[in-house]
Amino acid sequence: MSLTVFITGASSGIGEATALRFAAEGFRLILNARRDQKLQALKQEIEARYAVPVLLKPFDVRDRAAVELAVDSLPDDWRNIDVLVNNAGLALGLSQFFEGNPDQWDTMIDTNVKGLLYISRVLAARMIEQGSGHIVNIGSIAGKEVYDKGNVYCASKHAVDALTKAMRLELATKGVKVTGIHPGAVETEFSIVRFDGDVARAKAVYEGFENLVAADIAEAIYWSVSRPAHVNINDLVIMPMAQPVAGVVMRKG
Ligand code: NDP
Ligand code: 8X3
Repeated sequence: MSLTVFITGASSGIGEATALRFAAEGFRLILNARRDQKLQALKQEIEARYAVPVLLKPFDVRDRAAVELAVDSLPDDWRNIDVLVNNAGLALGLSQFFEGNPDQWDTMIDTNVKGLLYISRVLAARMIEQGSGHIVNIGSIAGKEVYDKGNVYCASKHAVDALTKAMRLELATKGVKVTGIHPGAVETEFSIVRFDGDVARAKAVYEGFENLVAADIAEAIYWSVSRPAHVNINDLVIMPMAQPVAGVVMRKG
């Protein structure tokens, strides 16, 4: 039977590109996000282009009961999950911490850290039972460095980095691989979400340099997952040429 990948946050950006990349390799897909209509459209696109089954699981990763129900209710022939891509995540706002919005902090920590833990716990248990699997956590350069006004988003992604290392340590004897992928600036809906729908402000983030695109990260995820059994890709930091460190972009002109 074909391998199965479970991707959170598949309704746009890196998650959507990852779904398309794995579909092209014949993987069966379980796709999650909150926006069901976006997932439906992606399923239609994938089924039109590739002969792979797609199962949609729309839920909010912050809702622990919904996460558990979604996994418990998987049909028997979808029980085995070979790859989990923990991609759902977001940044909200850009301000100094002493002027920050605690509601935005809660959403970032609940989504990027607790949501990732909820889904990983239940799917890791399945992988341990199988004696095989691969968890890919999408961190960020914000999880390796900090940049001005990135404070809580950076902290949440530093937590993802720590959890990636902890998971690798605890799963190494269980046949389950763990990889952390840490991108710099990728043009997706990320900045539109960060700036609360201000498209012009979001577009300005990517002006004057060649940013990464979601397919660049999807390629790295697929490459990490497709290495031989004895090889684990621990950690990849992937940056635009023009972004040598977090928060610094060399713009033209
Ligand atoms: P997008 O905003 O395009 O995609 C984010 C995805 O996460 C969407 O599918 C969104 O779907 C989903 N999501 C957000 N909150 C939840 C939730 N509570 N439950 C389920 N799904 C959720 O941004 P990117 O593709 O850029 O972001 C993907 C990941 O990559 C994030 O973890 C981000 O932090 C990380 N990243 C992004 C970088 C960038 O520059 N773009 C750089 C480094 C890391 P929906 O709204 O439908 O729920
Ligand atoms: C987002 C990375 O550098 O665009 O996770 O803030 S950056």
